[in-house]
Amino acid sequence: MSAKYVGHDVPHDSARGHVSGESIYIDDIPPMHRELIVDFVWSPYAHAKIKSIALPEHVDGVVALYTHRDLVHNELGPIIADEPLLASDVCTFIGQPIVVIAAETREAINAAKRAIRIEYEELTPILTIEDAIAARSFIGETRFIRRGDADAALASAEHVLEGVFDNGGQDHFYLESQAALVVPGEHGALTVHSSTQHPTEVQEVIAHLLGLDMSQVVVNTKRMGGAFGGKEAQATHPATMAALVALRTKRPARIVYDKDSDMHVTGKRHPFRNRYKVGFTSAGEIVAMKVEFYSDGGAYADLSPAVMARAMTHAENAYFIPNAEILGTVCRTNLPPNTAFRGFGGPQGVATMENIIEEIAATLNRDALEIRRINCYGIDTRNTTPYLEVVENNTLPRLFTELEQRCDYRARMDAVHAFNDSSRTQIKGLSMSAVKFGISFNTKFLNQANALVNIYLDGSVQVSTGATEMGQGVNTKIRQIVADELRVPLARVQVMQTSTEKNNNTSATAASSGADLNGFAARDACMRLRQRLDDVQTRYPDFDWPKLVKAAYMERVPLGERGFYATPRIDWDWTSGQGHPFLYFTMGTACSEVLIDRFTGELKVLRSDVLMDIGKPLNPGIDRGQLVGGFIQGLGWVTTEDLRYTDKGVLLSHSPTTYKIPNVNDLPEHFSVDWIDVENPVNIKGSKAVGEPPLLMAISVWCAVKHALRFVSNGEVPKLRLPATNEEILMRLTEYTKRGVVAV
Ligand code: LUZ
Ligand code: MOS
Repeated sequence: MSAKYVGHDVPHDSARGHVSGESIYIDDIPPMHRELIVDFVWSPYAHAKIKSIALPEHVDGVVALYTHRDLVHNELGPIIADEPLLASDVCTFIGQPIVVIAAETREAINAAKRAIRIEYEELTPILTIEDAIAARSFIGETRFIRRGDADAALASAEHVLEGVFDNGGQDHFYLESQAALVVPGEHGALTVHSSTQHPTEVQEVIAHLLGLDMSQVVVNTKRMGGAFGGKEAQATHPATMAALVALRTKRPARIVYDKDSDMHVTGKRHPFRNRYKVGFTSAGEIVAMKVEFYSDGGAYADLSPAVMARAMTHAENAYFIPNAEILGTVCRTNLPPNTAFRGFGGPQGVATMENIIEEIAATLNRDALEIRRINCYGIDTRNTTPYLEVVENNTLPRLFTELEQRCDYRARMDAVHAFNDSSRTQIKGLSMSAVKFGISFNTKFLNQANALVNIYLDGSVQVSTGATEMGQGVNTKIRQIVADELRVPLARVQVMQTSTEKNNNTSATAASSGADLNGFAARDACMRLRQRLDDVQTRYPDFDWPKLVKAAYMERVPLGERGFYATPRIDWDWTSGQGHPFLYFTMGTACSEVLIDRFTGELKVLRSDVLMDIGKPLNPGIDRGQLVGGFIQGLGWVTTEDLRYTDKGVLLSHSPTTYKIPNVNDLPEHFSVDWIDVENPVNIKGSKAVGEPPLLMAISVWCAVKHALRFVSNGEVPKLRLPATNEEILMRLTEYTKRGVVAV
């Protein structure tokens, strides 16, 4: 039976609302009676002792001021509860909350900020990975994945290459900043509206810090105006501050960060500094690799250990490495705790590997695509990852072949060479990179979901799951699945706002797995409902859906059902660094061509072609949007988004004027995205997760810049930081010019 809705371009359920402005975000919820504004005083120092906090007796319009003393507990954290919500004796990053302010007006908030006196004694901060390594300031232990004997294989390798690869952080730049509205109920109960990917964690943290039962706290999430991982763990802070105010004042309390504050105080994508050593044959076959990953975790653990785990399980990317040693260490610095960001360590791992590939190609003076093909995971052999998961249903070789033909790689590579031979003012680069992205949370217990499906007397249907809508279209996909499973018109199915009241103990909508996990859970509920209704139908063969539902009700057949799903087959063991952490892999290749001005370093992306294996899309239009949007967000990470701090750790690039996300002019002049037609046998309706993987396709742009530099480095293997900003490119070009490697 072919599906009526799944696999079709059903419009995003918020498309009209987003365009008309009817979509409601936290700050659009109409003001409530006696509502208070919540804000906070944060640490102006990256590292300081708090010597005293003096709160004013009275400030006009200020209703309450709270410190750590007003919390029942003061520690939170998604993996290790090591972070205080409100600093007490020491502050460890700029932006760390110290005093919560509740006031009637914005003016009163500002007056309170001026009236609160906090005495600090500045301490020396650690602000870089290098300084953290020197001070041995780490979060948790160094972890490893090992296969074969990397040392021995390196010792006997024909060629050995080593280096350090730096890649930078990234601000999430969601359009809706962190926000929450908390409404007090009876006897300590709280209703929380939160812009969060993880309503259950917001519920849990509020309950714990305020001394409530989780059952007293209901967290609702209608939608987010973007999240990208930034609201996976860090939506808890604003929501808990507002909850504290609501509980104590018995008045509704709303907190909405302004953009600059949000950028100052929240964590970002982890910068990584990676040391690598790789051995390979003259033919370009990799025989061994040793990498040491160091991430900047910021001041507290947050999700850093899991991010590191994903970096480590993506260190080899699409390539078979017979002897591998992968070490990962999270550095503790005095920056806001870095956190989940689309890709979650995957981009940092994959970029490191793709950089290595470019360097092998440069060393051997070969085409990097040849190196990639030689080392690409095989179909039946050479298909085991360093952590011993077998890469099943491997479409990477096919993707390389098809994209090479589709984008006319050979001829264009020749043209790039010809151009670079003749131009004295510009250089071009061309590169095709790949991605193999593991799907499943790398923490096993998170891979579960539940759903609630209710059929009403008129035949209309409500479905609730733990999935949160952040623009990615998960609600639309779940609606399609439910309509098909129940065999009802799409218009009869409503996806309800996410609520901990309907779905308990949910996981974050993250790891690209929102539609996978919650789609399966919703289908599970629908299958049982449909079975019961099919049974009723045998007695009323002519009844249409509304009549059938009514008949079932009259016969006292239950018309509500709860569904559940737990991802099968996955398992992971950190002590051995081995297991089967991922149910499957989303794969892709991308080819990008760039043009660089040799005098200014200005970068232009001439063309990018993306070809992926995303299975059978649940909704091709929405998935196309994810491919395009993910690539562009990745383009920002690899070329323009540069986080700059003062030597005291103050973020300088804290607004769109100083922090450059891509705009329409930065897009490739020629930009195509497509996917191959294959079914994923292990996931819902043959689909694959699509949220994060396309971001990593933009690494092809960075590789193309690196490739271009080969033409001016006079045989040297060019070095390049990520992001390859115009400034970074110009510095590399200038270096070659100064050393006389190349004449301009
Ligand atoms: N969150 C998490 C994630 O807790 N574990 C993961 O593996 C993950 N992957 C991507 C994004 N968020
Ligand atoms: Mo995420 S990086 O919240 O999937």
